[in-house]
Amino acid sequence: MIGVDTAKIAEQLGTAADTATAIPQLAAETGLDVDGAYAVQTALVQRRLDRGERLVGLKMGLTSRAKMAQMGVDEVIWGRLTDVMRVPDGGAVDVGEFIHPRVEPEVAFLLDRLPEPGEPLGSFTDAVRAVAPAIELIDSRYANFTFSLPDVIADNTSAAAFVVGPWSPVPDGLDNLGVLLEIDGRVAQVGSTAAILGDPRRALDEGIRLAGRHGVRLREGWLFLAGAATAAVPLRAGAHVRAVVEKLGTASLRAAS
Ligand code: OOG
Ligand code: MG
Repeated sequence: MIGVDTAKIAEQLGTAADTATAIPQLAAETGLDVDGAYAVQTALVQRRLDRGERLVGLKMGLTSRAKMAQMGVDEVIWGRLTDVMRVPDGGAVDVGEFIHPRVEPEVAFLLDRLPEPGEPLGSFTDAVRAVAPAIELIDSRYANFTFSLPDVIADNTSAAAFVVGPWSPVPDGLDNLGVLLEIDGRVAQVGSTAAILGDPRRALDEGIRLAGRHGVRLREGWLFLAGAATAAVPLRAGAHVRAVVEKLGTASLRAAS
């Protein structure tokens, strides 16, 4: 890790996102490790904050086997969400602003007050005010959407945009709700919230623990994406995407053509 230029790597990833131009993977060549990669992610997101974006939450990645298998990386990761990444429910994105966008169905939490660091989490319903179906649009800045673990962490876990559907009070069970991803009215992926670490509530424990290692505390009012329940699907111009989560309803997104 000695001699890794965090600022330079963050700049390369930031420019790749800003110009929708893929870059080669960086970690192997630069010797970037996981801790170094989170430092790059911090610098990369700071670049967004410096131009006026606001941090609005955290996202988990690779919390399901389907995603781990699809991406060939088998560790849970986390990234940051900003206000500019949020697309209103039913809203449109321009695929030209992304390199090779993919969509995946998720579950979102609206965070309540969390305990001080080191204190136990208490009940899930104390920590989470509401839950919602969501769609995450991921867009790796690396060519061919391929990366190593430090690469994807440095790239803010491919975060690009997200949609949150209507909020509901926390239902009794969150651990086995059916999940569908529909593209143009056809089912593209089928899954269950059980795919998310056995229970998406566990994703919050992991998020608190893993982000805490890097000095990041989750805040009241933040959004939390628990991770995709199924593999991600390429987003084509003109497509209409719906994520349906049993008991929670639907989030939707259009890709302007
Ligand atoms: C990394 C991000 C994974 C999820 O929900 O598992 C992720 C990627 O697949 O590019 O957001
Ligand atoms: Mg995701």
